[in-house]
Amino acid sequence: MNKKIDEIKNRAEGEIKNCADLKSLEDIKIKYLGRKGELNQILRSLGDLSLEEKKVIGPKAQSLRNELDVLIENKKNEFLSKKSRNSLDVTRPGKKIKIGHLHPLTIIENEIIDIFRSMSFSIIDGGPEVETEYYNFDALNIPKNHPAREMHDTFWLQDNQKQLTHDTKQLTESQRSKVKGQKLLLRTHTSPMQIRYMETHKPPFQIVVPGRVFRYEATDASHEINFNQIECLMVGKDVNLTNFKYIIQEFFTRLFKKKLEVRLRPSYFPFVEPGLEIDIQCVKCGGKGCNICKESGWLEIMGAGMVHPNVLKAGGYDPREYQGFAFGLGCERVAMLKYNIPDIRMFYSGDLKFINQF
Ligand code: YSA
Repeated sequence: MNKKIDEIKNRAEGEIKNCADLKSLEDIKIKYLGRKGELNQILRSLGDLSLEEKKVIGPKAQSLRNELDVLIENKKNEFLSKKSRNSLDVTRPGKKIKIGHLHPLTIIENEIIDIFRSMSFSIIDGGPEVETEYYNFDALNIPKNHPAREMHDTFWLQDNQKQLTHDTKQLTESQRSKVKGQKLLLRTHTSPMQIRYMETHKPPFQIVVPGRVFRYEATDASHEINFNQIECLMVGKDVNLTNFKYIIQEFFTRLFKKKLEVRLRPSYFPFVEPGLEIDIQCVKCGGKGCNICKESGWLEIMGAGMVHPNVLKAGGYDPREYQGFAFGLGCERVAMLKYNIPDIRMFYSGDLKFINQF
């Protein structure tokens, strides 16, 4: 029995030392220290031994049991500390963290703004979305009977007086007198900012004003009730249409990253004289004719013109001294052309399959 214990000791110590992983260590533990393990079998058979033998074999088997227990525990700790060292491998590539990204409309707006900024335009904060009839229509020389004032174009606010009290807190005394008793609406374009800016600034200046606008109209693939415009206004003593043509030609060439022809057509907006509709050479076919430009080779992109003398007067300027040009660009329409988006409603659909492409 004595020899057997020595033999178990040698064997178990060797196996523990050479053991490769936690699983085999557990097997060794069961093999020697388990209920039916080799050492327990010896302890159980003590009853068959003489008293003298019991006095030697009992403590020897028990002390080997304690010794193996300690060896197994130490080996286990060795494995565990090695494992935790391995899990802190600083050279391993990190996990990619999913973060949000900009909406395509924010991307296009930032791009437009960057181009104008690089051409020395100032970027002005968009002004109030709840606007008065005066700034949205009257001051822009839009006559009382103009179709744009009719219900199908404009969201009028019902609780005027309450809104007005809130709104006028931010106004100067002269502005407050102009809006007193005014009907309120959700602005239908960013052009009211022309007046608001002129009222408080002296020419010469060149500004762009991005902002959200609202129209009470049926939605379809190219019309939304809520969309974004970028208003541009340049006023000075010698501002003319040649300056305007150069600036927009340069702007569209930089935006679409290719040389694009620009075409100016006569049009009518009450707040400009002359009024112009601006076409750019089709960004898809380059002017040859395709489904995007309806075979014409041109894309209608925005309204523009030389600021009407009445608008300059409403801004506080003498039209005999100053001239200016202005235009209003629809951000969604530009983004649709740049990214080949077939339906304007996709921008506001919240569809992640669409949004995640940008
Ligand atoms: C014209 C002359 C100026 O001196 C200054 C500004 C302007 C633009 C004028 N204020 C205006 O709003 N003209 S517009 O009604 O033709 O709209 C301008 C652009 O907004 C359009 O060219 C189009 O790109 C976009 N737009 C108009 N209605 C839209 C729309 N985009 C999406 N949905 C709609 N419902």
